[in-house]
Amino acid sequence: MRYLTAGETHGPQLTAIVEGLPSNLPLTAEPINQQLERRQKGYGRGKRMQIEKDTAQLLAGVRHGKTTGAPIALVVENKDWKAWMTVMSIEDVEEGSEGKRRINRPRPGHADLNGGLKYNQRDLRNVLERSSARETTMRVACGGIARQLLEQFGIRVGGQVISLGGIEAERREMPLEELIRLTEESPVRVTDKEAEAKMIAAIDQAKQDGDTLGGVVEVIVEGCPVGLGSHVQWDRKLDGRIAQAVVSIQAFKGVEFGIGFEAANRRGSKVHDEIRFNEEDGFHRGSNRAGGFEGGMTTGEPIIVRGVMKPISTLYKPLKSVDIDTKEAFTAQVERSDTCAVPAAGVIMEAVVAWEVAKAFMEKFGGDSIEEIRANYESYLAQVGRY
Ligand code: EPS
Repeated sequence: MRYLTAGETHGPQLTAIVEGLPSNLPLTAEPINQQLERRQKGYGRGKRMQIEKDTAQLLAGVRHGKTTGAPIALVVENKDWKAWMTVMSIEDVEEGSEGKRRINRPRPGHADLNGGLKYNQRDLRNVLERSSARETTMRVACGGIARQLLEQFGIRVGGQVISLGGIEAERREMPLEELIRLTEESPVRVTDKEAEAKMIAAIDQAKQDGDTLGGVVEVIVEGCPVGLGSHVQWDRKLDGRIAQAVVSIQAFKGVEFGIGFEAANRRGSKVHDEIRFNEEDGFHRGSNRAGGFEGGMTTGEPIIVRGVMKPISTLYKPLKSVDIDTKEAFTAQVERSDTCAVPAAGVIMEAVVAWEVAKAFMEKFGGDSIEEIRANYESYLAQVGRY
């Protein structure tokens, strides 16, 4: 399974091609659009989200509500494009016109300067248009497809914000369904009402100060069978692949599984999960400090993965930068942006994790049709049961 995306933040549309899904998978745009709607929400977003109403069109690979096995084409329109038609024109525009106005002050923390140097672009818009987190719309859409595959096998994905702007949410043990219900109701995707109020106040304050906030988000995947991923080769370890997918999200700087970085401070006896067996549950663990992985393979316990998002780099009170033309110090150019996108980032992280799990699931159970995959899956579960 693989996908590629194309599209600029202020271009006409975002596009994705998704390949490697089996045939006969029931697939519709509605659950994808629900995910896109979740991504647009969250306290701290800027004006752009009021302009967009992200809806995916399925244009290939699906017929009469089911996949055919052919590549799937997906498109999401940028409603804002109408305001950028000259600036983003595919054909050349007149010298001296509005469309030729260049961005020459790189914003610290963004791809602007590195991208400009690397691609030899003197208008940094040619970098920022693609590096923008607008692209995550398509990752969420593709994740929405992966979810529909996973749901066929009872695998569910949810998530929550763990901390935002240094304020930590209290985490209570609860079933995943309950967690999903409560976080959906929260503008900052937490279950802790006290922390929610503090986070909202912190976002308001940061906005007033022309500053931005980051945070930590957690994704939970329940229902994975034991043995997705493999210990035999570095690039087949599923936790490693998930880590790559998470850190590839715009503004993400770190990732951890289970107790994560805390493992460095504990003795081994307080880190590893003891193995148990009973007739009803088979092999299982008394704890899940490993976050669902041992040897790069799923243990059958829930996957628990957290990602760290830095504060958005575009600041209304900009940091110092250097003009690429005059080489003089300037305050960086301001582009319209969000104060905090941590709640939305949680939805994006769910999507990229869902994709990696679905991909590993397809590698393990193969097959060109959903029926073939189901037969392989059931035969494997029976084998594990007899072990
Ligand atoms: C972004 C800048 C803002 C955000 C955008 C990401 O867009 P604009 O420059 O149009 O105001 O709103 O996020 C989205 C458009 C989105 O769909 O999430 C950036 O520079 O990364």
